[in-house]
Amino acid sequence: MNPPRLSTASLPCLPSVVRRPAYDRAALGIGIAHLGLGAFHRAHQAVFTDERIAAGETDWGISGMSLRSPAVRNALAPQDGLYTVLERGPAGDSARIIGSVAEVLTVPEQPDRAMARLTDASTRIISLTVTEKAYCRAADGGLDHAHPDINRDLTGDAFPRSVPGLLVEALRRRRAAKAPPCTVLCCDNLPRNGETVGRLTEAFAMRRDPQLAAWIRTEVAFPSTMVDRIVPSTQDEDRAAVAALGYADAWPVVAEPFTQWVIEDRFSGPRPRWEAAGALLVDDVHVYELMKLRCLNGAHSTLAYLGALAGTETVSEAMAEPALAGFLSRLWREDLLPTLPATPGVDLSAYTAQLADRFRNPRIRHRLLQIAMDGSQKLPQRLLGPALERLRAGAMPRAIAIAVAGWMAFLLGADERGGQHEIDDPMSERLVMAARTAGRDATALSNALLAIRDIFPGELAEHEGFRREVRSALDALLTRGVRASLHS
Ligand code: CS2
Repeated sequence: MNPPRLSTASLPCLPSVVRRPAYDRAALGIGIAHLGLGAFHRAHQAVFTDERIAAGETDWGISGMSLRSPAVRNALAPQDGLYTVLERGPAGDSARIIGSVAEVLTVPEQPDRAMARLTDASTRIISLTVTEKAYCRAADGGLDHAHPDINRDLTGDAFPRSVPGLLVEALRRRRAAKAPPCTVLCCDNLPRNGETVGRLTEAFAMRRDPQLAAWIRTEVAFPSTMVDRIVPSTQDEDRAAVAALGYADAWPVVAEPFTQWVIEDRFSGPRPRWEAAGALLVDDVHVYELMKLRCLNGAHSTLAYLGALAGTETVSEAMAEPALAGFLSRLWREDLLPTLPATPGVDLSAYTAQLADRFRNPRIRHRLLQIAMDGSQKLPQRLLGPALERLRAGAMPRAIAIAVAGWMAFLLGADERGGQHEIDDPMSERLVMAARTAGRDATALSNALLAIRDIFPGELAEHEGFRREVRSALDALLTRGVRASLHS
């Protein structure tokens, strides 16, 4: 017999080891419209929110919206929005069902319902986890006016496709309807993420209606946040792990035990008391964000490219390679930690030691290729910004140069064990073309890639010393391989 499918009706029959919402979901109000209903949101913000709803803040149900694919809605709608978070710690799994996602929509298929939710008077927070590339940023951090979705949305003729277009249209309608104030809460790994999204939204609005842009500036808060939890993409074996508990969940999410959320306490309207669920509400999130973007995400990207080149598959497998784990310690010590301001109460060496432990968690199969995705959108804030700061401080960021060379070698599409990988990146055409043309010639390959100003700022790419470091690291990787070149 097939195990029962997770749903409101089957909740009471689930095995008692599975924690589940004890509140009345039918009575939930929806106070949050969330764009980007991926695994990360479901294992992070939705869990903090579930806690607060369970504590009685029942106005904060989430309307979760996917911007492209109907896959999440198709999996979760038959489950009434319920899904499992499988937390995997060194000692074992624990399963918990999250009830905070009260509604699941696919924007392109249900544009009217999505817009109605975004503009509803009871929606007081529009939050986002849509990944770096969805914000349509240009190399200088401003709005990419050449982006086809931005051009299309600026005509105002059709339902918006881009995130800035969708936000501006929702805010325009809220203003026209005199809806109560709402906050836009970015939960993506961008530097100064709230400020950045505020700037992009305003820049888009400016092109449509300068008065709307001025209204957004004064009426809508864009607090910055630092979000952290390692959430690998769900695999069939994870569905099987849930089925072994005695019920079927079409899309559970897997996460490590660690979770952190630091939020700037600047909201235009009300918010859940997320601090009572463990979030840290602060005046300025910047130092937390820098620390996490550089030490966690910068190390992740480094491991993704060098580890994939070395033929390892997951973060924990890569960490089991002494050359790779040793190199991360060097990267932190030499090039990343020196760029971080000392902050009272934050022990940076304890932080990186804890990161190394988290990366080693063998029960989390975090595929390196998942992290390697969209390198053109990730490298600037994770590694290139710190490299530039080191150069300006008179130091040569040699470890970062090796990480950058790792990305360049990765673009050739083959690993050292004869495996092949695709380049999944919004700039893949250009990157793959550059890699194909240059081939395994370190000078030609590094010259071609360093010339891309949408990724490398001129001040870094034209620095002779840095170019030399990247070139020689790339040559070593291509001729001697990852392990041998990191050991030397
Ligand atoms: C990762 C992040 O895929 C990636 O680029 O670096 O998703 C990382 O796992 C999270 O930011 C951890 O909080």
